[in-house]
Amino acid sequence: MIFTLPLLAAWVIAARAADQRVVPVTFGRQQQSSLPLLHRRAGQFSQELNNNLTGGGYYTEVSLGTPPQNVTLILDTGSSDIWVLATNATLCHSASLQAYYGGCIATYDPSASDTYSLVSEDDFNIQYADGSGAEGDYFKDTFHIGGAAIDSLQMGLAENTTINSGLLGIGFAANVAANQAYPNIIDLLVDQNLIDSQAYSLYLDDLYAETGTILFGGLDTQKFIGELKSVPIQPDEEDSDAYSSFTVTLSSLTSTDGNGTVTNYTRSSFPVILDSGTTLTYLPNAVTYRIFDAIGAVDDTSRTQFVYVSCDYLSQNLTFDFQFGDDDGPVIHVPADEVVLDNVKAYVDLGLRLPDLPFENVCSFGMQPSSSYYLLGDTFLRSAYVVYDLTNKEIALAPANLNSTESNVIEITSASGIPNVSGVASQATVASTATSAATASSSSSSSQGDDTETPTAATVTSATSSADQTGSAGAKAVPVPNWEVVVVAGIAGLSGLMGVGVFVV
Ligand SMILES: *[C@@H]1O[C@H](CO)[C@@H](O)[C@H](O)[C@H]1NC(C)=O
Ligand SMILES: *[C@@H]1O[C@H](CO)[C@@H](O)[C@H](O)[C@H]1NC(C)=O
Ligand SMILES: *[C@@H]1O[C@H](CO)[C@@H](O)[C@H](O)[C@H]1NC(C)=O
Ligand SMILES: *[C@@H]1O[C@H](CO)[C@@H](O)[C@H](O)[C@H]1NC(C)=O
Ligand SMILES: *[C@@H]1O[C@H](CO)[C@@H](O)[C@H](O)[C@H]1NC(C)=O
Ligand SMILES: *[C@@H]1O[C@H](CO)[C@@H](O)[C@H](O)[C@H]1NC(C)=O
Ligand SMILES: *[C@@H]1O[C@H](CO)[C@@H](O)[C@H](O)[C@H]1NC(C)=O
Ligand SMILES: *[C@@H]1O[C@H](CO)[C@@H](O)[C@H](O)[C@H]1NC(C)=O
Ligand SMILES: CC(=O)N[C@H]1CO[C@H](CO)[C@@H](O)[C@@H]1O
Repeated sequence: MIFTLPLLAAWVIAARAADQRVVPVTFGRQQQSSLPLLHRRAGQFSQELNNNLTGGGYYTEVSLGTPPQNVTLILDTGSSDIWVLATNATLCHSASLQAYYGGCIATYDPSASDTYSLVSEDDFNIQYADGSGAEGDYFKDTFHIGGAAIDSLQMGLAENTTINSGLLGIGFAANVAANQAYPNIIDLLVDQNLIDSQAYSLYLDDLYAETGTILFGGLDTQKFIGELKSVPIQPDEEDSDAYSSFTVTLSSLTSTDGNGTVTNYTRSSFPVILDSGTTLTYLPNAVTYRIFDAIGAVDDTSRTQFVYVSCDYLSQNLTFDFQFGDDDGPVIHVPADEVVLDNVKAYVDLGLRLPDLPFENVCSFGMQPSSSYYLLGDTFLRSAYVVYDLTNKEIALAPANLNSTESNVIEITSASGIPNVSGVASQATVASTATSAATASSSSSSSQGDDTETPTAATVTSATSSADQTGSAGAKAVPVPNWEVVVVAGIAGLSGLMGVGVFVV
């Protein structure tokens, strides 16, 4: 599905529970250290702007082949293929293409893997809704993720691409780009008995956190607040049993201000797709225009792809409340500071010209109008804990317990489906915030964990201590899974990988 161009690699923590069939993978979001080359990219302006709205995409480090080659992939619930950049991809050998699309982030060399096998030549061709794409061969090789090794996984090998990083698509296998459907990673995790059910949980954590976690085959009750509530995934057509996207019903979208005043922006329910590969949230025109009216936002998407809003909302007690399913369905509260993004000034410095606006301190807004399909991207997903059950065609949501450093992992079985469990009673406070303050990559120069400059040992150490704390905090409160935790910090720039730190806890 739609996704925006990535620029930078990130933090990765991979962990593996020995006693449960769950495969946990922690991935990270890289704050950008340099703005994209938008002055040379008038035609691609929108993609690059979106990219910086959240400081980059969500990446995870995996490896493939024998011996394993490390690659960094963008996590995408909106698509279903895994593909990697070939070492000889045209983009990776052309300075002019790289000036346009960015340097290759991590590549795979099939000739250096003993377990590589070709599936079909020139058969891989994927195009995303934002106009980007990749093409090449389909091949099979061993794929390592979160401590699990998947044999003979079919993947795309991009030889000709406009995207400078591979993708980890984890949607329904029915949605693969190939003419001939093939078992994708979610199928093989089950077929090879690594997890019991085609299910996983996604915890992105908030805008100010560096890492999130995906847990294949399990869920973590320390990472959400209150009851986890399920809604059915909608089939492709009514009464069909074909499923190719994570579409659920959004029944109401309201906001609640500091005085408790509720404003309702929806008049009827509509389908939305949960898509981690999309940075913003796209809603029906009428709904977004009601919101823009209420908050005084100015839609300039036709010119610059931005919706402008006053930065004053960053400090206001305002939430956007998304309800799914029926009256008792899950409600996710998205605070204003997760959808009001302070990213406009940097673009103004680069020559972005603002229209006349009724406010001085200009931010952008992370929800935009769409007249085709509606996507809940990262500006929504960061506030939610989401469990995707592809076997039982259900998605469960609960408010995310942000900055949680504790863990209590429960396996999801195909028989039970998503268990009816409760998370923590309320949002984790000071103690865990203090811990993650050390790992936060806020752009404040006082932050020890500031990774926006150069990759330093301090950056890596702070992430390591966070992972360590997960274990020790867990020792008191929950049974400790026997996890090996690996922390990898990869920091890449426009011209490729600049530094990698590896620490094993
Ligand atoms: C790949 O990453 C692992 C840690 O995840 C590290 O131990 C290994 O040395 C890396 N391999 C290469 C070739 O960089
Ligand atoms: C890359 O290598 C493969 C296999 O050796 C070859 O088929 C393909 O044409 C090469 N692509 C480019 C762009 O050189
Ligand atoms: C593949 O290469 C051709 C030129 O050789 C180019 O026109 C086309 O856009 C490329 N496709 C992708 C997906 O990169
Ligand atoms: C709350 O109500 C007061 C008094 O009506 C008003 O001045 C203030 O702007 C309101 N605050 C918000 C956040 O709407
Ligand atoms: C924010 O508003 C909610 C109700 O909308 C209220 O419960 C909470 O105490 C407020 N917080 C602050 C810091 O004003
Ligand atoms: C908002 O409007 C929708 C559609 O009319 C309705 O279903 C929903 O209950 C309303 N939400 C609230 C919180 O009143
Ligand atoms: C889940 O458990 C809660 C609390 O035990 C209960 O109120 C609720 O009805 C249960 N939901 C389902 C779908 O069984
Ligand atoms: C989570 O931690 C970050 C970094 O310390 C902080 O900015 C943010 O406010 C915290 N979020 C919550 C909900 O405590
Ligand atoms: C939201 C976000 O991360 N914005 C960043 C965009 O890039 C500039 C320049 O590096 C940063 O200062 C912003 O923090």
